[in-house]
Amino acid sequence: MTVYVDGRQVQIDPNASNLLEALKEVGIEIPNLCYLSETSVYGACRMCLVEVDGQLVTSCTTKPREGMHVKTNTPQIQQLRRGILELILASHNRDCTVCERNGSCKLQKYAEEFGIRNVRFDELPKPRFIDASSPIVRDTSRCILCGDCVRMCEEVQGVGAIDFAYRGIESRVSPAFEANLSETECVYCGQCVSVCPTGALYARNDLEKLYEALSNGKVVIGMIAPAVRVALAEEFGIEKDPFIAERLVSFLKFSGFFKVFDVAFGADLVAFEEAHELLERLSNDERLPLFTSCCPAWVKYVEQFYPTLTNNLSSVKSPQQALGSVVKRIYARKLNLDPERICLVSFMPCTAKKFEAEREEHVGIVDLVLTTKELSQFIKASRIDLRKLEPQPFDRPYGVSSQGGLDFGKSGGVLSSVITVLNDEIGIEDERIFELEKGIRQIEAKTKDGRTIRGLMVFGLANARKVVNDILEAKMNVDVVEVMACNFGCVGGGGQPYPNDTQARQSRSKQLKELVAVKSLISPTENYHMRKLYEEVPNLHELIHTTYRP
Ligand code: HC0
Ligand code: SF4
Repeated sequence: MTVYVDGRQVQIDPNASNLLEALKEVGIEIPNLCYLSETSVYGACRMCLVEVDGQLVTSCTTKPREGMHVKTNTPQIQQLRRGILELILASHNRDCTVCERNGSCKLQKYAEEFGIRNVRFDELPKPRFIDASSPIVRDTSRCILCGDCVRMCEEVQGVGAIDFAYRGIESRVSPAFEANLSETECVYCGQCVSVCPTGALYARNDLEKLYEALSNGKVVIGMIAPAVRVALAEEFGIEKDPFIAERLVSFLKFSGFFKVFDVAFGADLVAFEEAHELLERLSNDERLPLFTSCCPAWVKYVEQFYPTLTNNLSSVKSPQQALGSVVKRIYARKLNLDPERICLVSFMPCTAKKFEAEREEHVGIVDLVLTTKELSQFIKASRIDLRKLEPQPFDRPYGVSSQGGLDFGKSGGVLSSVITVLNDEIGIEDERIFELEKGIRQIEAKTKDGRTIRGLMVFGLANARKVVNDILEAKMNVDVVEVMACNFGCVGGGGQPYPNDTQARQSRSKQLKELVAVKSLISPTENYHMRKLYEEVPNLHELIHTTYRP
């Protein structure tokens, strides 16, 4: 489609959902504070104003039309955008240096880019209320009412824990009846944090606890989740480094960590256990379909919205908790270490993992969960250049993992690994994956003994809701369902650095795929240290399984 932009004739995608998206493709980034490609269009902030055939319109709500004349950069448009920024800034807490989003805030970025040095309007800051009752912290004084969090929570996650409350100058985003988030159905996925353009929603920062552990004589043991390494590489501008995780190991060792293990080892263990669990349920025809239980946001979602289906959740702990249990209960004994002296720290892309570690049944296993963002702060504060560190291998025995284990970090990885184990156990003749819709893929595996195992790989909890309802209404017949709460899986977790948008998630998935491809062990069953663990620990099953109450 031909359009004329600022006097230039350009070709734009006729299928672009709106002018803002179309212009991005031709290299014009229209400023906006409330546009999200994953949700419905809101059109509230008005920053994306452009002129179309002489009329001012918001580009996020305008469909591209053949031959349209668009102006994106007139003095009037720039003046209006500056005015909008000043109005927002007048009612915004501008204590930027101590804001969690200092350096990654979109409002701060625009204030700088548009050269705002003076706000002409009287300051009328929003009242400050901080809700730190959960891993997701809310600060009402930094909210600009863009509604991105509200739409994300409702439309993509199907939760609806937060919404607009009150009117006019009193407007704010809040859970119903001003409750704290911990009293709501929030699943702590942190997807609202990922889309919040300012510091109104952020993940609780627990870095101080790491400094404490390191200085209090604790034996600090680290474990790194699959999706952390790729986002960290991106954060530090490191491209195509097959040793990124090993450089991180090196950094943590220099920083005082006693050992560093790979959560992908725990993932091998989980894939192995879950494959056997699936075979057992299939042969007994019970508790089907099997729901994966690695994602703590999904587990909480099932518990609160589908309590009768908690039995369908796999009883295998997540890789974080399974590996954590092995370290605290087996490894500590082997080394004659008092578990109380250990501070087990897991580095996760996820905010809900903080919640998972605090769940009643898991307390005392993982002592501290830090997000990729916190890890990146820890590295930056050390002033050590990650790129210049010699890689060091993960520590044995829990540093060895297969392609299957590492693949857990992106959507579909858990189920693919389970199928890989099934291939080793009963033989898979043919495997087909097809996309039913965005975020829902179906996998069909034909076994050597003539069965077809059907599974779904789902991301986004609103998608999961659709799938579960279809299963309940018998519109869908599957044996196993993998759900990851965040779009594209853990690579898009709420603890990943900004921007945590579709483009970043896709690029991290691609990078993870490359890291997976160079691993020498293919199937979790090939993990010789895992095999050894089974031989050495007769009650391993007990240690790495849990129960969910309806
Ligand atoms: Fe994930 Fe996991 S893959 S949930 O996304 O299953 O957070 O990366 O660590 O536990 O392994 C997150 C990532 C993990 C766990 C693993 C699983
Ligand atoms: Fe909603 Fe997830 Fe944010 Fe909770 S953490 S408010 S569930 S988007």
